[in-house]
Amino acid sequence: MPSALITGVTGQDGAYLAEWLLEQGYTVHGMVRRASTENFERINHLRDRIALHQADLLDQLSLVRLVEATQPDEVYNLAAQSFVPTSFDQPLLTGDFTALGVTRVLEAIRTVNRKIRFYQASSSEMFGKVQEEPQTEKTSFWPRSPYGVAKVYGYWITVNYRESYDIFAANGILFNHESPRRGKEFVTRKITDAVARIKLGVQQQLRLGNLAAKRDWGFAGDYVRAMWLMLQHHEPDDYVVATNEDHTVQEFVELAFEHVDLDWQKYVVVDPAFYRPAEVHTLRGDATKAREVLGWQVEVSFPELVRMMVDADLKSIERELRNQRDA
Ligand code: NAP
Ligand code: F7E
Repeated sequence: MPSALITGVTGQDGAYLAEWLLEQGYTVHGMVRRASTENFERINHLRDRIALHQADLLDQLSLVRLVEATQPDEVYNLAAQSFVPTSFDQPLLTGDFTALGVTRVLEAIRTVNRKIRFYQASSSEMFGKVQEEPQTEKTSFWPRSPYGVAKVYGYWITVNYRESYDIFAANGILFNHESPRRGKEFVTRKITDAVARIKLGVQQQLRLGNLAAKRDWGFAGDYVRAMWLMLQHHEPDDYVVATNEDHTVQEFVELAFEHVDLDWQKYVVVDPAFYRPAEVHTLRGDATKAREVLGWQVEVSFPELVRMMVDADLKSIERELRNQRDA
């Protein structure tokens, strides 16, 4: 039975990846950081099938001990401070988690067993002020936030450990991917949660920032398959994972409100408080290499994704309201 260790298992991608690896017959270990109350909502349904271990990206020894104790065949480094606006407010912490954290995980692998295969969650935010359209593995980086800068470091240290120590280390350069498990501060889930609440009469308004920003949005469930495929290939490499379609935030808003028969213009207010010091205006990725080399494909389309997220939020808020009534 192959075994895998996932850092960031409590996050959106961690939950989908754990499900996928269990389906493939893996023993799954998840790294969690200590908190005063557990935040395992996304993995509660997997609790009896995965092993959770406490460690932290900031603590080198905890990572070495974790890799030693679990002896995984594969490590997926998904843990990071992943919210772009927070990276402007907490740039040093973001650098410590999202940049140096990668080196700490790689050092743990180098110390314990160099045969372990390593996946690094790199990001389209590294392209930032895009230098060409669409972006490929060869497009140069121009990050526009402390988060993007930290991810560029994580990308290059992964390449460096591959070249220096012959570690099987791969970067997935993933474009935005969403799901009903997406954190509610990211724009897609913020929109679908608000649409559901407005439809059910418990919210009146949705305040958003830049409606003109364009993103290449895919479904997280499709993207974790690409991570796994990268570590099954016979040689380590770096891959763009994207849909090659871009849509504005406004298009997302329009589709989400349309799905529940509401006119978005009656509810959406543009609030400059959500503008960023430097914006990434547009992103669109070309995943030809992942398709041709790994056989990876997108299964969920953009309109399907929007509808899936609105429907899931309608259900969960209905449940929340029922529970409040019954309490
Ligand atoms: P997410 O939902 O924000 O999850 C982040 C995970 O990292 C959580 O499990 C979090 O734990 C953990 N974490 C944060 N700091 C930690 C620390 N110091 N020690 C241990 N764990 C820590 O992110 P996601 O959307 O699943 O994304 C997964 C990865 O892919 C991230 O690295 C992200 O930057 C990258 N990425 C995401 C996208 C996207 O569109 N989703 C695109 C490209 C790249 P807690 O639950 O305790 O907070
Ligand atoms: O913003 C605009 C905002 O926060 C998308 C992370 O997973 O993907 C994610 O980063 C766009 C931006 O995601 C609001 O200005 C408008 O242009 O959903 P987001 P992100 O910054 O693209 C990449 C690939 C990652 O790697 C990151 O970890 O939407 N926008 N109004 C807004 N954004 C937010 N959050 N809130 C608004 O009200």
